Amino acid sequence: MATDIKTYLGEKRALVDTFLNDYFSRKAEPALLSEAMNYSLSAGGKRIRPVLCLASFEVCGGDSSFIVPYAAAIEFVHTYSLIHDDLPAMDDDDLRRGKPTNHKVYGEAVAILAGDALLTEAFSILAEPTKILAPESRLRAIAELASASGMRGMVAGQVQDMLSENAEPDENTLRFIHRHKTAALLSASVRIGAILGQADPGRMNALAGYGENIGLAFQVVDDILDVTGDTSVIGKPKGSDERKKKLTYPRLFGIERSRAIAEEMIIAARDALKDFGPEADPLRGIASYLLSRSH
Ligand code: GRG
Repeated sequence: MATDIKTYLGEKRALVDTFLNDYFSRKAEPALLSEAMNYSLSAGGKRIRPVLCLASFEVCGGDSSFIVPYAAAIEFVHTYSLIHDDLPAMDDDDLRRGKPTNHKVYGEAVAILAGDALLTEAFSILAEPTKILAPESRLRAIAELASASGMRGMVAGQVQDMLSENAEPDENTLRFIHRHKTAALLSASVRIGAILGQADPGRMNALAGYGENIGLAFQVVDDILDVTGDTSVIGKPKGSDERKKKLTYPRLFGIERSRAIAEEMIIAARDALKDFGPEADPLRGIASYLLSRSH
């Protein structure tokens, strides 16, 4: 069965969006905080991380509608990282997901706090007891998300990214940045789906290999889109990496070679799934979509 990936992504995104809408329909004081959190969460992200988590869970034979809150928790962490990344102290961006950035609307202090609250709320959702998932699985998922996000994951990548602005191009540093800043959370999304689906070690290995490769390819494509994309389509100002003298694949290898590298990574990701049947078609489709995406 070939999976129409656009339909699949749309259906899973709708599940995540329904959960998020319900979540923020419950009153929390002060309203300004939940409004600022929801502003960025509902600004139109692709929901790739939660969808990866759901698709990975399905490869393990589960009905993914049961784990939507856990998948959505990953989107909370991702959205916090975008809000903080856009702050004046960091990338100082005015546009994200095609809309004014959080601090442009709510001011810096509220934007920082909205990011903080999104990060902590994610762990609160994962820690919430449920009859469906064993406590050990939830605990392992919490550990996975924490390590992908923190001092050995995304934040480490962000700090190295800052330290590398204006630096001499260096492939090892670039790989470190990509692996930590971007690939860590994307591959954790796949692994969390596998953990919640109680994957056996063979399945877990294969899914981890897939996650690592799509995670790396994702940032290479992101770097390429910053050069070749259209501001109105990518939802953030084109050319900002060049303006900030960021260490990127196009800067190091040029566009053509960068495209070839991304393609090789996507082939490796799909190869990692070779022992799976049609149940892994959505993951295969997502890998191809990530290569061809325009935003
Ligand atoms: C701890 C103060 C503090 C800040 C942390 C960790 C961090 C700041 C920032 C993370 C770095 C970051 C933004 C990495 C980029 C990853 C990336 C390519 C994001 C875009 O992801 P998409 O394309 O976005 O999935 P949408 O909008 O579709 O969700």
